[in-house]
Amino acid sequence: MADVTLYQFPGAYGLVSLSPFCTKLEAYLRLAGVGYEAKLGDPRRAPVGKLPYVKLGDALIGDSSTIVSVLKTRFGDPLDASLDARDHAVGHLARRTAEEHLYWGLLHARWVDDRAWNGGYRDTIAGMLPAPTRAFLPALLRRGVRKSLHAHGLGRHAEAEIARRGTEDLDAFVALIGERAFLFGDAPSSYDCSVYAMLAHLRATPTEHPLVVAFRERPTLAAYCDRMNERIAWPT
Ligand SMILES: N[C@@H](CCC(=O)N[C@@H](CS)C(=O)NCC(=O)O)C(=O)O
Repeated sequence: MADVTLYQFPGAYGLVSLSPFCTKLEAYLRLAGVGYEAKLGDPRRAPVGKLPYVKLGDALIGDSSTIVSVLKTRFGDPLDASLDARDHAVGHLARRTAEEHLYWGLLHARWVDDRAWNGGYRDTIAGMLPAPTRAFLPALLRRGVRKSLHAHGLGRHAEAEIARRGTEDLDAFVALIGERAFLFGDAPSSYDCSVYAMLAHLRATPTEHPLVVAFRERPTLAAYCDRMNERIAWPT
């Protein structure tokens, strides 16, 4: 039996899940060698109302970073064991940048930008919903994402400014990776899972949103994602 049951959103665009946080966690599980079984989840049943969450023994645990901490305590820390305090500090800042800023740029590119929404993203979301809700729920969810982006603050800016700010994050990651294979050298850390997930999701989003275009213009990032994919060895 698997050590962990992972509850997540379904995949699309060649990604295991349409949620970067679910991709991050599954990448971590695979790199850390923790046995898991992935199932479709429902955020309404999740401990903190979002996916991913996991079942570990009898416990349900939510939030990808909390889950990674619990997994480290339970199964050991093969990915981050060699990092020093400074590496952890840099990793922490990189993870926060990816998850709490670049993520919102990704949401804008997918949910707000008409090119992606009308170019297939709406239909991708609709396809994941129960049939009777497909006609109206995508628009309601879109309104919710717009409101969240506004509350976060990034959504109050024009598209060009959102892309410019997200591109600053991309350039910071380009500089951080530099000539290295991964953030801290030749082996991926748990922090790489966060950065990789956000980049891989930007890469896979079929749109000409300027933030996605900026990703394409930075081959260092695509090469980094390719190296992560190779190590993670996603099931085909
Ligand atoms: N900080 C959380 C973020 C998770 C998150 O934002 N999940 C989104 C999908 S990307 C979600 O479940 N949204 C559904 C909802 O808010 O109802 C983590 O690291 O797990």
